[in-house]
Amino acid sequence: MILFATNNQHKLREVKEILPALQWSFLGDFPQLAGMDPEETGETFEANAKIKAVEFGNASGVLTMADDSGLEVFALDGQPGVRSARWIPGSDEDRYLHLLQQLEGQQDRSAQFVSVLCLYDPRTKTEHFFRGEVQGKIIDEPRGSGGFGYDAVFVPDGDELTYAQLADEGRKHDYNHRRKSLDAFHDWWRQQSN
Ligand code: ITT
Repeated sequence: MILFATNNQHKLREVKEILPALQWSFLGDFPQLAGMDPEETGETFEANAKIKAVEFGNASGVLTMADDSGLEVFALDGQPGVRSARWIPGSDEDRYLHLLQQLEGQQDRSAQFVSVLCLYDPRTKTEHFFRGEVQGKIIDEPRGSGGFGYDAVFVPDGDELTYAQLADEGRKHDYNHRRKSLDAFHDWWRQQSN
Protein backbone atom coordinates (compact mmCIF):
# COMPACT_ATOMS: atom_id res chain seq x y z
CA MET A 1 0.00 0.00 0.00
CA ILE A 2 1.26 3.47 -0.92
CA LEU A 3 -0.12 6.74 0.41
CA PHE A 4 -0.53 9.22 -2.46
CA ALA A 5 -0.34 12.43 -0.46
CA THR A 6 -2.14 15.26 -2.22
CA ASN A 7 -4.76 17.83 -1.30
CA ASN A 8 -5.56 18.24 -5.01
CA GLN A 9 -8.62 16.14 -5.91
CA HIS A 10 -7.82 16.31 -9.65
CA LYS A 11 -4.40 14.73 -9.12
CA LEU A 12 -5.98 12.06 -6.92
CA ARG A 13 -8.49 11.17 -9.64
CA GLU A 14 -5.76 11.00 -12.30
CA VAL A 15 -3.60 8.68 -10.19
CA LYS A 16 -6.52 6.28 -9.77
CA GLU A 17 -7.23 6.42 -13.52
CA ILE A 18 -3.59 5.96 -14.58
CA LEU A 19 -2.52 3.20 -12.16
CA PRO A 20 -5.75 1.58 -10.92
CA ALA A 21 -4.05 -1.74 -10.18
CA LEU A 22 -1.82 -0.35 -7.43
CA GLN A 23 -3.05 -0.31 -3.85
CA TRP A 24 -3.31 3.41 -3.13
CA SER A 25 -4.46 5.13 0.00
CA PHE A 26 -5.15 8.84 0.27
CA LEU A 27 -5.01 11.56 2.91
CA GLY A 28 -8.68 10.97 3.83
CA ASP A 29 -7.72 7.46 5.03
CA PHE A 30 -5.48 8.95 7.76
CA PRO A 31 -7.40 11.08 10.29
CA GLN A 32 -4.11 12.23 11.87
CA LEU A 33 -3.17 13.95 8.59
CA ALA A 34 -6.36 16.04 8.38
CA GLY A 35 -5.65 19.69 7.60
CA MET A 36 -1.91 19.15 6.93
CA ASP A 37 -0.66 21.29 4.02
CA PRO A 38 3.16 21.43 3.97
CA GLU A 39 4.72 24.75 2.98
CA GLU A 40 6.33 24.42 -0.45
CA THR A 41 9.47 26.46 0.09
CA GLY A 42 11.65 24.71 -2.52
CA GLU A 43 12.84 26.24 -5.79
CA THR A 44 12.56 22.98 -7.77
CA PHE A 45 9.83 20.40 -8.35
CA GLU A 46 12.13 17.81 -6.74
CA ALA A 47 12.60 19.87 -3.58
CA ASN A 48 8.87 20.50 -3.14
CA ALA A 49 7.86 16.91 -3.92
CA LYS A 50 10.34 15.79 -1.25
CA ILE A 51 9.04 18.28 1.34
CA LYS A 52 5.51 16.89 0.88
CA ALA A 53 6.47 13.19 0.77
CA VAL A 54 8.73 13.44 3.85
CA GLU A 55 6.24 15.43 5.92
CA PHE A 56 3.27 13.18 5.14
CA GLY A 57 5.43 10.03 5.28
CA ASN A 58 6.81 10.78 8.73
CA ALA A 59 3.36 11.73 10.03
CA SER A 60 1.65 8.61 8.62
CA GLY A 61 4.49 6.09 9.06
CA VAL A 62 3.74 4.47 5.69
CA LEU A 63 5.37 4.47 2.24
CA THR A 64 4.34 7.83 0.76
CA MET A 65 4.34 9.43 -2.68
CA ALA A 66 3.89 13.13 -3.45
CA ASP A 67 3.65 14.93 -6.79
CA ASP A 68 4.94 18.41 -7.45
CA SER A 69 4.03 19.70 -10.86
CA GLY A 70 3.52 22.77 -12.96
CA LEU A 71 3.75 24.57 -16.25
CA GLU A 72 7.01 26.12 -17.50
CA VAL A 73 6.55 28.77 -20.19
CA PHE A 74 9.75 29.55 -22.07
CA ALA A 75 8.93 33.17 -23.00
CA LEU A 76 8.35 33.80 -19.27
CA ASP A 77 11.68 32.29 -18.17
CA GLY A 78 9.99 29.14 -16.91
CA GLN A 79 7.19 30.83 -14.99
CA PRO A 80 4.83 29.93 -13.40
CA GLY A 81 6.87 26.73 -12.74
CA VAL A 82 6.91 25.57 -9.12
CA ARG A 83 4.49 28.42 -8.33
CA SER A 84 1.82 27.24 -10.81
CA ALA A 85 -0.81 26.60 -8.10
CA ARG A 86 -0.27 29.96 -6.38
CA TRP A 87 1.06 32.26 -9.16
CA ILE A 88 -1.69 34.79 -8.54
CA PRO A 89 -4.55 34.56 -6.02
CA GLY A 90 -7.94 33.37 -7.31
CA SER A 91 -9.15 30.40 -9.30
CA ASP A 92 -7.50 28.15 -11.91
CA GLU A 93 -9.35 30.23 -14.52
CA ASP A 94 -7.93 33.49 -13.12
CA ARG A 95 -4.45 32.00 -13.42
CA TYR A 96 -4.73 30.75 -17.00
CA LEU A 97 -6.31 34.05 -18.09
CA HIS A 98 -3.38 35.83 -16.43
CA LEU A 99 -1.03 33.59 -18.41
CA LEU A 100 -2.76 34.51 -21.70
CA GLN A 101 -2.44 38.17 -20.78
CA GLN A 102 1.28 37.79 -20.06
CA LEU A 103 1.75 36.18 -23.48
CA GLU A 104 -0.23 38.74 -25.48
CA GLY A 105 1.67 39.57 -28.67
CA GLN A 106 4.31 36.96 -27.86
CA GLN A 107 5.43 34.79 -30.79
CA ASP A 108 7.12 32.09 -28.74
CA ARG A 109 4.24 30.10 -27.19
CA SER A 110 6.29 27.04 -26.24
CA ALA A 111 5.82 25.49 -22.82
CA GLN A 112 6.17 22.24 -20.95
CA PHE A 113 4.28 20.52 -18.18
CA VAL A 114 6.41 18.79 -15.56
CA SER A 115 5.45 16.27 -12.88
CA VAL A 116 7.99 15.07 -10.32
CA LEU A 117 7.04 12.28 -7.97
CA CYS A 118 8.92 11.63 -4.73
CA LEU A 119 8.48 8.23 -3.11
CA TYR A 120 9.58 8.29 0.53
CA ASP A 121 9.99 5.39 2.95
CA PRO A 122 9.77 6.66 6.55
CA ARG A 123 11.32 3.42 7.89
CA THR A 124 14.57 3.75 5.93
CA LYS A 125 14.38 7.55 5.47
CA THR A 126 15.14 7.12 1.76
CA GLU A 127 13.52 8.66 -1.28
CA HIS A 128 13.32 8.09 -5.04
CA PHE A 129 12.32 10.55 -7.75
CA PHE A 130 10.44 10.03 -11.03
CA ARG A 131 9.95 12.79 -13.63
CA GLY A 132 7.53 13.21 -16.54
CA GLU A 133 7.56 16.08 -19.05
CA VAL A 134 5.31 17.00 -21.96
CA GLN A 135 6.23 19.71 -24.47
CA GLY A 136 3.59 21.81 -26.16
CA LYS A 137 2.31 25.34 -26.68
CA ILE A 138 0.00 27.89 -25.11
CA ILE A 139 -2.89 28.89 -27.36
CA ASP A 140 -4.64 32.29 -27.53
CA GLU A 141 -8.11 31.35 -26.26
CA PRO A 142 -9.14 28.69 -23.72
CA ARG A 143 -10.76 25.57 -25.16
CA GLY A 144 -12.48 22.62 -23.44
CA SER A 145 -14.00 22.06 -20.01
CA GLY A 146 -12.27 18.89 -18.75
CA GLY A 147 -9.21 18.61 -16.55
CA PHE A 148 -8.01 21.38 -14.25
CA GLY A 149 -5.36 24.07 -13.77
CA TYR A 150 -3.92 25.28 -17.09
CA ASP A 151 -5.45 22.43 -19.15
CA ALA A 152 -7.70 24.74 -21.22
CA VAL A 153 -4.77 26.68 -22.73
CA PHE A 154 -2.14 23.95 -23.30
CA VAL A 155 -1.88 21.91 -26.51
CA PRO A 156 0.63 19.04 -26.35
CA ASP A 157 2.96 18.56 -29.33
CA GLY A 158 1.48 15.99 -31.72
CA ASP A 159 -2.13 17.08 -31.16
CA GLU A 160 -4.48 19.94 -32.01
CA LEU A 161 -6.65 19.71 -28.93
CA THR A 162 -5.98 21.23 -25.52
CA TYR A 163 -5.45 19.00 -22.47
CA ALA A 164 -8.97 20.12 -21.39
CA GLN A 165 -10.53 18.98 -24.70
CA LEU A 166 -8.53 15.76 -24.54
CA ALA A 167 -9.81 15.22 -20.98
CA ASP A 168 -13.37 15.78 -22.26
CA GLU A 169 -12.73 12.96 -24.74
CA GLY A 170 -11.04 10.72 -22.13
CA ARG A 171 -7.66 11.08 -23.93
CA LYS A 172 -5.60 13.42 -21.71
CA HIS A 173 -3.55 10.47 -20.45
CA ASP A 174 -2.33 9.73 -24.00
CA TYR A 175 0.08 12.60 -23.25
CA ASN A 176 -0.23 13.55 -19.54
CA HIS A 177 3.07 14.45 -17.82
CA ARG A 178 1.70 12.78 -14.68
CA ARG A 179 1.09 9.58 -16.63
CA LYS A 180 4.75 9.69 -17.69
CA SER A 181 6.10 10.16 -14.16
CA LEU A 182 3.77 7.42 -12.89
CA ASP A 183 4.92 5.10 -15.71
CA ALA A 184 8.56 5.73 -14.73
CA PHE A 185 7.69 4.92 -11.12
CA HIS A 186 5.73 1.81 -12.13
CA ASP A 187 8.64 0.43 -14.21
CA TRP A 188 10.97 0.90 -11.24
CA TRP A 189 8.41 -0.58 -8.82
CA ARG A 190 8.01 -3.75 -10.88
CA GLN A 191 11.78 -4.19 -11.03
CA GLN A 192 11.95 -3.91 -7.24
CA SER A 193 9.34 -6.65 -6.78
CA ASN A 194 11.14 -9.11 -9.10
P1 ITT B 1 -0.68 19.16 -3.62
O1 ITT B 1 0.56 19.96 -3.36
O2 ITT B 1 -1.53 18.94 -2.42
O3 ITT B 1 -0.41 17.88 -4.37
P2 ITT B 1 -1.23 21.36 -5.44
O4 ITT B 1 -2.34 21.66 -6.41
O5 ITT B 1 -0.84 22.46 -4.49
O6 ITT B 1 -1.62 20.03 -4.64
P3 ITT B 1 1.33 21.61 -6.79
O7 ITT B 1 1.91 22.50 -5.75
O8 ITT B 1 2.16 20.51 -7.36
O9 ITT B 1 0.02 20.89 -6.26
O10 ITT B 1 0.80 22.56 -7.97
C1 ITT B 1 0.44 22.00 -9.17
C2 ITT B 1 -0.22 23.08 -10.05
O11 ITT B 1 0.33 23.00 -11.37
C3 ITT B 1 -1.71 22.82 -10.18
O12 ITT B 1 -2.46 23.45 -9.16
C4 ITT B 1 -1.98 23.38 -11.58
O13 ITT B 1 -2.11 24.78 -11.53
C5 ITT B 1 -0.70 23.04 -12.33
N1 ITT B 1 -0.81 21.70 -12.93
C6 ITT B 1 -0.13 20.57 -12.55
N2 ITT B 1 -0.54 19.52 -13.29
C7 ITT B 1 -1.48 19.98 -14.12
C8 ITT B 1 -2.30 19.38 -15.11
O14 ITT B 1 -2.27 18.08 -15.35
N3 ITT B 1 -3.14 20.17 -15.77
C9 ITT B 1 -3.22 21.48 -15.54
N4 ITT B 1 -2.53 22.13 -14.61
C10 ITT B 1 -1.65 21.38 -13.90
